[in-house]
Amino acid sequence: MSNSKRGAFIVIEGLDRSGKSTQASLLHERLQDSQDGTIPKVVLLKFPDRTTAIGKMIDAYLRSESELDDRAIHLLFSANRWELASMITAHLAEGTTVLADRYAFSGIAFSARKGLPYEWCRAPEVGLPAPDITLFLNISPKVAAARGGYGLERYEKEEVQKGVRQVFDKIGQAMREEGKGKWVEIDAGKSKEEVAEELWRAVQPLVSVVDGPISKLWETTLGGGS
Ligand code: DGP
Repeated sequence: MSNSKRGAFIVIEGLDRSGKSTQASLLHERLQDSQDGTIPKVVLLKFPDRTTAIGKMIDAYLRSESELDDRAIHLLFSANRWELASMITAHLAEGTTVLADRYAFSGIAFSARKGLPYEWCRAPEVGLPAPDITLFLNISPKVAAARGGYGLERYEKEEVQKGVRQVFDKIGQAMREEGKGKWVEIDAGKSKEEVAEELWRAVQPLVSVVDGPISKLWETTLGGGS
């Protein structure tokens, strides 16, 4: 018998080259393996989802094939999450665990770094399904850059990542103060195996006991809970 009423919503966040995508795949596999051979009840999402019409616009922007106003691209990234929001909620409601590689926190961090007001950046994210836990892969921009492999995309530069990291720190602090939805920092400078183990330790207790309604991001702070 399972006492799970709904799926858990797990988000992995971090700077570029922090190992997010690798760790998301490893965690996805491990969650699937823990389903006792029954139909896998875990889905892995990646934001931005570049396959949708909005995602294709984001992809062109990231590859510098198009130019967009900072606010316009911010809203597109957010819209890309909103277009999948009902799907996330439906999965969770039917008991499927949802694992997301990046989410609203990246949205705030990458845009606020450009000088857009923090609250303005947060506003379009208010009301999205809220993660039960956010795993922030913590790495210094210097170590991330030293790993090599920055590609040619728009934000893949050390000075950009430094600014993004500062905003992430602010978000993490606010999340801890609010005490809603866990924000867990993981030392991403460790080996791949050690990081995977830490992630597993953080999510394992959660996935079997998720209970209660799916909450919404910051719904009480901006009155966005309609
Ligand atoms: P990824 O596919 O995870 O490598 O992400 C592509 C790039 O886009 C990466 O540099 C981080 C950035 N990014 C991810 N999500 C958002 C977002 O919501 N807003 C902005 N401005 N940038 C984002």
